[in-house]
Amino acid sequence: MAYAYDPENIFAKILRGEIPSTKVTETEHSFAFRDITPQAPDHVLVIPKGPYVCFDHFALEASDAEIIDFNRTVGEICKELGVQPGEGGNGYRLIANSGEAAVQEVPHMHVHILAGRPLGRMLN
Ligand code: D5M
Repeated sequence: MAYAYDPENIFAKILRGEIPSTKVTETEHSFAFRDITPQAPDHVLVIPKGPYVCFDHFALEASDAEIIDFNRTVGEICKELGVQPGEGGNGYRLIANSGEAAVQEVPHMHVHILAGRPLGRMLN
């Protein structure tokens, strides 16, 4: 089954500049902005500019350039936030809700970066 991308989703509108966002950074293939309902002092959403619905769609169908750009962007933001555990930061959590079971609200692939407070244990 082909992935069906809805070009009217909120993040597509943010990418087109139709609704505002608090931009964190932008690269050739990626865009990052602050979550509107932050769950931690640092809560950044990173999205690819391409029309990908969820994580597996992106991972399987995006170009190598898009995937590398996305990963580097996530890493750069962690560096900017000063949260890299290997560099003296306190750490962070990445979340990519995908599909119904994960209660993905916005059908444009995104990774949450959460940091700035103890995040507890998730995988029990
Ligand atoms: O989470 C989607 C996330 O997107 C949720 O944390 C709120 C956030 N959101 C929704 N609309 C906006 C706007 N307009 N700006 C910034 N952040 C927004 P998920 O459940 O992973 O799909």
